[in-house]
Amino acid sequence: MVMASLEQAANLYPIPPGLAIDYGTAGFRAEASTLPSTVFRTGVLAALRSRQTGAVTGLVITASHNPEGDNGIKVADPNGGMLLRDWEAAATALANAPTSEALAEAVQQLAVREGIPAQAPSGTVLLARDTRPSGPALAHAATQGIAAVGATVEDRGVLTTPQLHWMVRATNRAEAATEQDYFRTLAAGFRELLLLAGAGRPPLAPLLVDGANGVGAAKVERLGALLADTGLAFRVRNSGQPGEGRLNAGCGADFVQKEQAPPAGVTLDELRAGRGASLDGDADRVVFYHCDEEGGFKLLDGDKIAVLAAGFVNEQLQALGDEGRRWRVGVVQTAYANGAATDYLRNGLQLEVARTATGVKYLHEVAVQFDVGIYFEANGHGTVLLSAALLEWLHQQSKLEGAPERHTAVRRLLALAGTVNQAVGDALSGLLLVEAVLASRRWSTADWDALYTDLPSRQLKVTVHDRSVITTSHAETRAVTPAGLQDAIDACVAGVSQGRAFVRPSGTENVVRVYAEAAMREQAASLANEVARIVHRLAGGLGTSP
Ligand code: NG1
Ligand code: ZN
Repeated sequence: MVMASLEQAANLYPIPPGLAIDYGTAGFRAEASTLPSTVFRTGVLAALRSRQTGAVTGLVITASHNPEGDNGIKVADPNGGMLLRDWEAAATALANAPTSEALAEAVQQLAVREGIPAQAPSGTVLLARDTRPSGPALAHAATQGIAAVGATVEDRGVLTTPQLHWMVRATNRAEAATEQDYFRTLAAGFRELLLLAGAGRPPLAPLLVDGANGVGAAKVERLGALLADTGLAFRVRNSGQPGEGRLNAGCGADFVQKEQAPPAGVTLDELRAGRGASLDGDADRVVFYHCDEEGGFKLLDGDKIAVLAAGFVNEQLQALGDEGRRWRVGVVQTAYANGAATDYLRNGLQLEVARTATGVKYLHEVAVQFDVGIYFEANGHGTVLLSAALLEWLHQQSKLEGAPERHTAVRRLLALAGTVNQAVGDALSGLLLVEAVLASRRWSTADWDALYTDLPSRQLKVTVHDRSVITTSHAETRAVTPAGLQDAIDACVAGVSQGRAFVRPSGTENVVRVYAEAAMREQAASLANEVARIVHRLAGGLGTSP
């Protein structure tokens, strides 16, 4: 590596005065105009990670569900997952190095620490971005950073976050890895699942898809076109066309989940005829909804998707008898999972449920320890992972003669691994997964929704001077500091039927999040309010909002 050329290139991207930026649970995220230096430097980092591993890495320029004026960048590790934890700290160090010389020095230190030999291959980084107007200029900055340390960039243009992760994984497994290959793989899995659903199944109902005016909209159209002959009909709203509104404004998965209301462009009346789904701005989250019998809006969130997937997987493994039962199935949730969902998984389906801190990288780490690891955050971000050992066994089984039900179960599980992105959570996979399982079960949205009834819950955020005064343990369900906070929360929860509440500092905003659930809506709301007041008192609150 020639440090002089790195310094020279870095001089074109000076860091803004007072910058202090952190590679959080979703990479770097900020107002777009403050980001060029950070993006340049993350390009350098992704190139180094590629050199170290001898495999391609990825970069996605996106701020997901944030407003259009924000942007961000995250790194895909060689396995297609999130960046390794040790390297996150390095990303923060590089981004905050005050001068080009300091950056070059930080890069040297990283190369030594990570044992990257000077003669290592130069590295390759796959690059993609969402549809934000600031994307092209930031993609250029990333390209310059990658090139500054002698690595090659493959610019894949506008993609969803999970598409890029999928491509990184496929490339490093020496599998076909273009966007066309991505669509073909998902579509082939879905076709197989529909075929196995049998001839007697009713036709698929049209699905309204809210594209959040982002990258997911056009990709859903393409997927739909590829599968039109199966009867799958996506009706895309908020597609980002001129006149359709702004990215994530009044639409998208985050809006729908928080507001518990239909997105712009979708009416309750339309939902009477079928179901709807909302993607977020980079299409790694999806939530569903319908109109219930009383005419009310009903959300089917990530917990509902996890339960639907878990039940389906479980049934296939049971159809494989004793041999099927030896594979470990686990569902991974965060503290935000509705208590009724956890209860249904544990007591209804008799499945193992693990709990981790918020942020999909934590869920993913635990999910890979199972043979089938199902993880979803309540906000709709998640996937279903099948272990290499299980897949190999299934491949062997698929070649053997056997009872038809057994053969169907084997083929269904294999098809699932193609339909569902094995790298990260993917809204497009989520759409196909839900449609395929509902078709296989001959279930309506109402049947799916009726598996369990969500406990009423309420979320609030409290603005504080310094959210780091709150620290937690037990997967963020217990507050360790400030002193007295947890005792005060416990006292509030004590008298409430099916009450549960916790607080944690957000990893993406300067707020403390409050969550409460209870048997009745009013109780959940008043529990959340009481806990927010305690946070105000003990952690120096400045204001509370939904
Ligand atoms: P924070 O701000 O740490 O709560 C939010 C979501 C996470 C995750 C990240 C990254 C909630 C309560 N939190 O994190 O689940 O999606 O953003 O996008 O939904
Ligand atoms: Zn997202």
